[in-house]
Amino acid sequence: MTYRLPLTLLAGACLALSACQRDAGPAAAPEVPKNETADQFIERVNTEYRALYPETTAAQWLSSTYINDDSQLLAARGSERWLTKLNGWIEQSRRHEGQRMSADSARGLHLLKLKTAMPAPQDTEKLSELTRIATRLEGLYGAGSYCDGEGDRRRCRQLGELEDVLRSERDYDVQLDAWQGWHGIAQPMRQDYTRFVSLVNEGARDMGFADAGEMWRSGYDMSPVELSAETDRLWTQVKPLYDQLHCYARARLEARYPGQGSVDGLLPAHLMGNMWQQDWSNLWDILAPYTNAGSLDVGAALQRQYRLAYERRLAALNTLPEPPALAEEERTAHLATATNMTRRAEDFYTSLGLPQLPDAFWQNSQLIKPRDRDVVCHASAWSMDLDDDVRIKMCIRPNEEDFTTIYHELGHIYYYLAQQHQPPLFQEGAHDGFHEAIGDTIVLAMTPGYLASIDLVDTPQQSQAALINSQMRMALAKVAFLPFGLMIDRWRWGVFDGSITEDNYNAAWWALKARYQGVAPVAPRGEEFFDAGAKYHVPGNTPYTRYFLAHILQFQFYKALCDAAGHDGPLYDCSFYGSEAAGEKLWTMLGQGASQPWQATLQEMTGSDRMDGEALLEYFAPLQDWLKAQNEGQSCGWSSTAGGPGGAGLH
Ligand code: X8Z
Ligand code: ZN
Repeated sequence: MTYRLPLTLLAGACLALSACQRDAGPAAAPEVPKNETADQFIERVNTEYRALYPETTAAQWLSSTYINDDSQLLAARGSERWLTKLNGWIEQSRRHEGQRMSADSARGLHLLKLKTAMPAPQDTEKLSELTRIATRLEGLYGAGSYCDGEGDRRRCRQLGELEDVLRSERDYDVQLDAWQGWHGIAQPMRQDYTRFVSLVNEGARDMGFADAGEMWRSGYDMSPVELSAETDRLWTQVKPLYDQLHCYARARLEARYPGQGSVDGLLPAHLMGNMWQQDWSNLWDILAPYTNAGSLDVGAALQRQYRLAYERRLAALNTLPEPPALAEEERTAHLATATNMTRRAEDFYTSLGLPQLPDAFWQNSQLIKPRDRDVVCHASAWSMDLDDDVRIKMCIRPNEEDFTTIYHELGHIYYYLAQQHQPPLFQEGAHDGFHEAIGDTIVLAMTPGYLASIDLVDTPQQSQAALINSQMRMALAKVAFLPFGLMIDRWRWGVFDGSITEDNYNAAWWALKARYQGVAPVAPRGEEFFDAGAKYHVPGNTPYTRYFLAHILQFQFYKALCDAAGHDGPLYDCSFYGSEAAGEKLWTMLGQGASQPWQATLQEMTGSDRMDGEALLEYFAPLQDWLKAQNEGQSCGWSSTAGGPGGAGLH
C-alpha cells in the first residue's frame, strides 16, 4: 500500500478538542471581505484556522506538561483568542445561511458551530472568565494529590500511585483509603464547575442551542433527540451481557470479601481495581475463570522487561551509585521500557502498511511522567500544527492498561496523519466515537496469539478454558466499560439542562452510577464532595458519549477488518496483524475525516449505516453462555434505588 505524501500543509487536531481548540484574540481578526460568497468564506475560515492553530495548541501543550501559574495564564489567553475567533466566524457564517454554495461548504458551515465542546459566551468578559476557569479546572486535576500521615510519616500521592494501590492491593481498607483520598481532590472544583456550567450554557444559547448538552448531542448527523434514543437502543442491546458480568463479579467479590463484597446488591466502588469502576481488568486475580489455562498476565511480563532494563543499567555501572544517580538510572530504564512499548504499538500499525510515526512524534511526545513538575497525566494525542508534529502525552508505566492505552492513542495519531489532505474543518472523526474507536479496534486484534508472538504471554493453549479466560480478559475491559460510558454524560446532560442542580450534583452522580453500573460507595458521599470532578473528562470538559459509541463501533470495525483480512472462523479468534488489505480499508476510512455524514463512512467500512451491538454480542457469545451457566440459580440484578448511604435514587 502506498501513501500520498502531503504536498500542502497538513491537518490534525488535538484530541482533547475542548482543551486544545481555544481562540485567537480580537486583534487578530482580519477585515471581512466585502461580497464574500459562502464558498469563499469557508475557504477563508480554513486558511485562518490553519494559521491560528499552532499557537493555540502550543500554549495548551505547555500548560498540560508544565503546570504552573504562568503556563496556565498563557493557555487561558490562547484559548480566549481561539474562542473569540470561532465566535466571530460563527457570527459571520449567519449571512451565508440559505445562500447557494457547494455541498462541502454547506458541511463546513454546519461543522463550524460544533468545533468546540466549550461554547463561549459572546460577552468578552465572560469568555475570558470561562477560559480561566477551564484552565484552572484541568490544572487542579493534573496537580491533584492526596496527602496523609503526620510529621515524618506524611506522604503525598498522585493519581498514578493511588491507581497502583487499587490495581495491586487487596486489603479492603487500604483500597478504600486510596479511593477516598483521590476523590477528595475534586472537592475544591465544585464552585468553579458550577460557574463553568452557567458560562458554557450561555455560549451554547448564543449559538442557538438550548444548552451545552444539546450542542454536544448535535454532532452526530442526526437530531439531538435521535442521538439520545440511539444510545438507549444500543445500551438495551448490550445490557444483558453486562448484567451477567455484574452478577458473576459480585459473586466472586462476595466470596473474596465475606460480608463486604457488595452493598445492597451493588458493587463496592473501591473494590473494582479501578478508580471509576470503568475497567475491571485489574481484578484478574479474583475474577479469572480458570487457573492453569495459560497465563495472560501481560502486566507481569512488562514489569519483568522494566526490571531487566534497570538491572542491566546497574550491572553496567559496576558500583552502586548514589541516590540521585540511581534515580536517573531508574528513569532511563523507565523511559526505555515506555519507548519499547510505544514502538511495539507502532509496529502493529505499520504491519498493516500504515506509515511509520514521524520523527517529530519521537522527539516531542511525553511518554513518562517528568520528575520535577506537575503534568496532566491523563493520556491524550495531539496534532500541534496540522502537519507532522503529532504527539502523545502519557505517563506510561509498565502495566497492561497503559500498554493498551498506547495502542488507543496511536489510533488518534493515525487518524490525524490520514487526514492531512483534508481542509481543517473536515479534520475530525466521522463522529467523535469513530476517533475513539480506532486504537481500540487494534486492541481487539491483540489476541493471545499476537501477545505470544511479541513475547508477552506463553504460547496460548487451545481449550475451552483458555478461550473463556481470553474472553473474560477482554470483557473486563470492554463490557465493564459500557454503562460507565453512558452515565458520565447522562450526568452532564442533566447538569447542563438544569434537571440536576448544584445542590444535587453528588446525589445524582451516585444515583446514575447505581442505575447504570450497579456500583455504590460504601460510606456516604454527601454534597460536600464533588465526585464527578475526580474523573478527568469532567474538569477537562471532554464529552464522554464518544467512548460509549466507540465501544460499540470498535466491534463493527474489527469485524470489517477481519473480513478484509480474509479471516475465516469465529470472530473472537481474528487478529488482522500484518494484513495490508485491512490496513488499506482502515486508512481509507480515516482519510474521509468528517467530510461526509458518518453514516456514509460507516457504510463504506462495514456495509451498514447503523451503529449496532450485534458484532459485540457475536464476539462475546461463548462468554455470555458461560456466564449464564455460572450465574444459574443466583438472583442477579440490583435495584437502582439501592446503594446504601450514598446512593439516592434517580427516576
Ligand atoms: O480518555 C481516554 C483516552 C484518551 S481519549 C485515554 N479514554 C477514556 C477514559 O480513560 O476514561 C479511553 C477509554 C475511556
Ligand atoms: Zn481517545
